[in-house]
Order: sequence, then C-alpha cells, then structure tokens
Amino acid sequence: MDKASYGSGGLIAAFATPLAESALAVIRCSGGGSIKEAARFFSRPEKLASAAGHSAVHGWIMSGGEKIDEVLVTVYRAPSSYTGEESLDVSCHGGIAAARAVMKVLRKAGFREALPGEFTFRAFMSGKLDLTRAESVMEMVSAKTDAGLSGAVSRLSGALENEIAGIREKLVEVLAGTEIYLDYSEDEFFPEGRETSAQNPPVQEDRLPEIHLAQEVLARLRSLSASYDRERLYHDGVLAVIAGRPNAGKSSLFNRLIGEDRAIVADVPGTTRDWIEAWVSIDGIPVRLVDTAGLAGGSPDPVEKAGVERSRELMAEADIVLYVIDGTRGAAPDDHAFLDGGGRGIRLAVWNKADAPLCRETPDGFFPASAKTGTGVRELCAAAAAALEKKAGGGKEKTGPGTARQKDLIDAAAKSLEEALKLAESGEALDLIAPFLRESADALGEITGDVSSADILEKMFSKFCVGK
Ligand SMILES: Nc1nc2c(ncn2[C@@H]2O[C@H](COP(=O)(O)OP(=O)(O)O)[C@@H](O)[C@H]2O)c(=O)[nH]1
Ligand SMILES: [Mg+2]
Repeated sequence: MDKASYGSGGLIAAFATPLAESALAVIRCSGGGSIKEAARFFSRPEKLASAAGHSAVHGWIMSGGEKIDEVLVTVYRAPSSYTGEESLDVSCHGGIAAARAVMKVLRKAGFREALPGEFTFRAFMSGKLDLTRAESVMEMVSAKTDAGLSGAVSRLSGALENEIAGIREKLVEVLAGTEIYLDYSEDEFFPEGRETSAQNPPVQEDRLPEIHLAQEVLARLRSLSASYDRERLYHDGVLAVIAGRPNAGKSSLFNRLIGEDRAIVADVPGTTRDWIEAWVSIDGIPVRLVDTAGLAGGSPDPVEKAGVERSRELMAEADIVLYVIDGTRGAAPDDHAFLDGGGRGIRLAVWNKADAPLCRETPDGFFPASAKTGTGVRELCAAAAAALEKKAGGGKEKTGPGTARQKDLIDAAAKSLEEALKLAESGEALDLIAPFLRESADALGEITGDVSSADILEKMFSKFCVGK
C-alpha cells in the first residue's frame, strides 16, 4: 500500500485521547462511508448504519462474533461534522488494552491511521475552517494558562481571519485603483464633473491613487506583527531560574511560588544539588520555574560542583533570573558581580528573609520578600510579569497572529507594501508598483489559506498531533 498522504482521502481513525489508564478513551473516525463500514463490526449494525447525525448509539464493538468492548458511538452526517465528512466518535473503555483492541477492529473495517492533523486538514479542505482557525486548534491544545488560551480562542472564533480579510480587502481596493488606472491610462482625459463608471473611470494622477489607505494598511500590519512576541509570551511561556548563594532561601521561594512543598528546604547549605523544575502561572504567563543548586564554588564534592555548573548554564539560558540574597547576611561581592554583569535574561534581586529580626535594611534596587511568610512575593511576581511584558514589547492586539507562520506572512505583506509605498513616494510608475501590492495581498491570502500550495499545507498540518 502507498504511504498515506494528506490528499489521499479514505477512512481514517485515531485516538483522540491519550493512551493511558483512564475512564474513557475516544477514537475518532472520518471519511465517506465510515458509518456503514463501522456498522459491520457493531452489535447493532442497522441501528448504527441508519442513525441520524448528532445522535449516539450504544452497543458493542464485535469481531468474529466476539464482543470486544461496550461503546457509545456518536454519529455525524456530512457536512455537519468537524471534518465536513461523515464521521464517528467511538467512546470506549479507557484502558490501554481495551482502546487498542477497538482500534484493531477499526483497522479491519478499513480505517487507516490518521496522519497528524489530518482531521483538521480535512476540515480546512472542505471549507469548515480557514488556516488561522485550523492553527488555533493546535494552539488550544498546547495552551498552558488562561491568558495563553484566550488568544487561541479568539483566533478559533475567526478574529484573525476577519482582521486579515478586512486588511486584504483594503489592499485590493488600493490595487483595484491602480489597475483601473493601468487599464485606462491610455484613454483620453475626462473633464471634471463627468459621471464615472467602469467604462468612464475617474481621472487618475500618474501615481498611487490610494496612498493613504496603503499607509493605513501598513501601520495595521506592523501593529499586528508587533503583538506577536507578547502573544508568544503568554502561549509558550518563559524559563525563570531561581539562583543565589547556598542557604539564601531559593528552595523556599520555589516552594512558595509553586504553592506546594516540593523542593527540599534545609539549614544545610548545598541541599539542592541538582535542579528541580515546575510549570507555574505568574500573572497569566506560563513559567518554567527552576530551583537551582547554590552558586558557591570551591566544594570538593563532584556532584555539588556539577550542580553549580548546571546552575550557571541555566542562568545563562534563563529569560528571567530571580536572584535570591539572604537579607540577614547581606550581599557578597559575588552577588554584586552577577547582578551587575550583562546577559540576555532579566535579573531581579530578591532581598529574602525580610521577616527575620536580623534582616538588614533592603538596599535600593532589591525586592524585599519573605519566602517563609509570603510577604512581598506578590509584588515580586508582579514585577517579574511587568518586566517580561515590557521586554516582549508590542501592544495588546486581540486579533494578532498566533503562529510563526502567520507572523512571517504578515511581515512579508508589510515588506512588499513598504516597497510599493517607497516606489510611490519616489514617483515611480504604477505598473512598477502594482506587482508589490499584489505580492502583499497574496501573502495575506496565504495566512487564511485563500492562497496556498499543497506542500505548505502538508508542512503545517504535520506539526499537529494525531487525532486533531
Ligand atoms: N526567616 C526566614 N527563613 C528563611 C526564609 N527563606 C528561607 N529560610 C530558611 O533558610 C534556610 C535555607 O533555605 P533554603 O530554601 O533551603 O535555601 P537554598 O539553599 O537557597 O535553597 C532554611 O532554614 C529556611 O527555612 C525566609 O524568608 N525567612
Ligand atoms: Mg535549595
């Protein structure tokens, strides 16, 4: 049999839930004739084969007269389904063996394993979703916080699709202006006041007629592009590393931030010899928070040495370092050396143990906090989130791009438009300008999938997970 490709059609099936011990597992099936084929392996074949769309049929998956699993099958009739095709969701028992046994029967019934994202690919091909909405389906799956989810939800509901369509329309207006001109530029001069129509176009100067509209479109594209880093911040999240000398209270701060006692806190310096990490949400930003070994060098223990080395590597990789100082002991030259040193990440200096009677006064530029009581931790989080937002730059755009593909195409559209405007401003002829405008409009069309090629689609959908 040939290797399946996105265009190859046929009956497909995939696990829509993880293969693990669970109450239920859902196997998703799609393709023309899928209901009839599945019914051949069902305890109540007629009932399933004749079931109405959006109804559920209870029964057993059967094979060779043997009961395989008791299931509930949800039936979708074309075109009222996710893919736009006839489809089924088989809800079976969630054990790994049970779900696999049902899948095996479906293979016998003629369903091949779906490629990653093939259901969504079919939804796109049948016009159920444009590309921005198709991509948002995957964004939904990988969102880690509510803030990360909200961008994906807005794209799923078509916000970016509509925004891009609106911009493209304006661009087409600009383009149309130039093409009317190009078509009629040989025509004789029409005196002012004369009624205009397609046959009688208005007089155009020998330059881009809709220059203001083009400038407006360019500004809009730039703003959408600029919102991308912020969108990624809330979707992909950041690496935050807690660092500092031994006993400063790093593990205590880690535990405080993740809200459970996970890292070992002890009076003995060097207790956290390796690193521990957890995902937390800091003001809606997904944060991969890492607690590291203390930064004291000079220990002869090779395990401790390796821990210190790894801490340094993590600090270099970090988007933000929470550098903890024991306020009862104060900052040492090493601490200042790190805090004053350059690096790619943001550095926040935490003056910890503020609750302790022996804690010294917080110097300028440090955040007073107590990992033990929680005082100041809220403010620390707010400062961290604000610094990360500032670094991501860009304004809040409810309709901005959510994937690198969308952002790159918006940039490409902006670049072509910029070129067109540059030519227009230096008084170039319209037939030189028009191709750039067309290029810009095409890039926007690619975002939604109005303009697309098979290999681009394949590359995009192959990044999806199986079952979506
Ligand atoms: N009073 C006080 N003690 C703290 C605070 N944070 C940590 N400690 C104590 O400092 C010691 C070292 O803490 P730990 O979190 O293990 O530090 P690490 O080595 O930097 O990970 C422990 O005895 C903690 O109870 C704090 O905010 N206030
Ligand atoms: Mg520790």
